[in-house]
Amino acid sequence: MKVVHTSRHLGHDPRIEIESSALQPAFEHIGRAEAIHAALLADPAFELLEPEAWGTGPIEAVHDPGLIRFLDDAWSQYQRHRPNTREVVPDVFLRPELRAGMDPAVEPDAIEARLGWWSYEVTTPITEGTFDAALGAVDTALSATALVLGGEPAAYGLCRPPGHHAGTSLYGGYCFLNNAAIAAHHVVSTTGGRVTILDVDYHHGNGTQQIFYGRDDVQYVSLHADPIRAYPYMTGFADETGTGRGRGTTSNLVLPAGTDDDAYLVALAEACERITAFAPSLLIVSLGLDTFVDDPIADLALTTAGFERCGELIGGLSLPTVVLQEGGYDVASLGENVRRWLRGLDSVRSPAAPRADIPPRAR
Ligand code: Q9C
Ligand code: ZN
Repeated sequence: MKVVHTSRHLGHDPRIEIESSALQPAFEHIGRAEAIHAALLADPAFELLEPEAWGTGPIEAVHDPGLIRFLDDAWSQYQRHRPNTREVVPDVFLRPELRAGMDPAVEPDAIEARLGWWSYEVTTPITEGTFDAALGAVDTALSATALVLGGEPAAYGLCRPPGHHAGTSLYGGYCFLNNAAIAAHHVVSTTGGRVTILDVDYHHGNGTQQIFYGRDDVQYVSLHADPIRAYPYMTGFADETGTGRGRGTTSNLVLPAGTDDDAYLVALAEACERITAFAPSLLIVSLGLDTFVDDPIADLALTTAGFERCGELIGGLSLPTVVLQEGGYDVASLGENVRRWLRGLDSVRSPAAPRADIPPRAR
C-alpha cells in the first residue's frame, strides 16, 4: 500500500497542553507521527511517498477564509504581543451569552480575542510551524486521495496534525484544518461522486459532522465513546442524524467504556451496513487508534489484533479507500497498531480491485 508522509509535521511542536485542569506534557506530539513512520518504513508492504503541493484552494472550499488567515498569522501576532511564547493558547472565549441582547460581535483585532474567536477549547496550542504543518497534513490527505482516484485500491495519508475536530470556522481538539473533510469535498467537487467518511477515532469528529450536516453528497458515520462521558461532550449523540437535505446522512454509534474487540466489531458491522446503504463511490476512513486498551486519554479496550480485524471488515466493503490519520496517543504501540490495521485492510483486497464505482471523470 502507498503511504503519503511529510516531515513538515515537525513544525507543529507543542510540548505542553492544558488537560483535565492540569498543565501536562502534550499528548499530541511529533513522536506520534515519527512512530507510525518508522513502523511503516520497516515493512516492505508499504511504499512511502512525499505529498504534492495543493495550495489553499481545496481548503477554502471547506473552511472560512478567516480561519485560514488567522492560522497563518496567529503565531507571529502573538510574538509581537508577548515575545518568546512557545505554545500559544486562548484564555477567553466568545459565548453568545456575553453579548445577549446586543449586536452580534465581529472578529476582533487583539490576538487574545482572535484566539478565542476561532477556537472552542484550550488543549490545542499553536507553535511556530503549526500552520505549515497543518497545510502539509492537507497536502498529505489530498495526495493520498489522488492516488485512490488514480486507481490505487487504497492509500494511507499520515496526517499530523489530525483534523476531525476542526469545523468550518473552528479549530480545537488538536486539529486545525479538517484533512478528511477537505479530501471528501475535493472528491465530490472533482468527480461528482458520493463519499462516505467513516470515523473510527475514539472521539466524535464534531468538525466533520458540522461541515457535512446539511449535505446529502457526503455521508458521515462515526463510532466513538459516548459524549455523555467523553470529549467533545457537546456533539456525537445518536439522535444527531443530519438536517435538511442531509437528513439521515449522519450516523453516530456511541460506545460504553471498556468496549472490547468483539463488541466494537459488532458496532463496526452496523456502520458498514449504513455505508453499503448509502452506496458511496469512495470511502475515507478517519483512523484514530485512541480506541486502544492502553491509550492514556481514552477508555475503550481494543487490541492490536482487533485493529487488524477492523481493517479486514472495512476492506470487505471493496470500496476505493483513503485512510487518514487522526488520533492515538499510546506512542509505544501506535506504529504497530496502524501497521496492523492497514495490513488487515489490504489482506482482503485483490491487487486489481474493480474500479467500476469511480465515475469516469475521476479516472
Ligand atoms: N478531559 C483527537 O484525538 N482533550 N483529538 C480531551 C478530556 C482533547 C482528541 C480532554 C482531546 C482531543 C484527534
Ligand atoms: Zn481522538
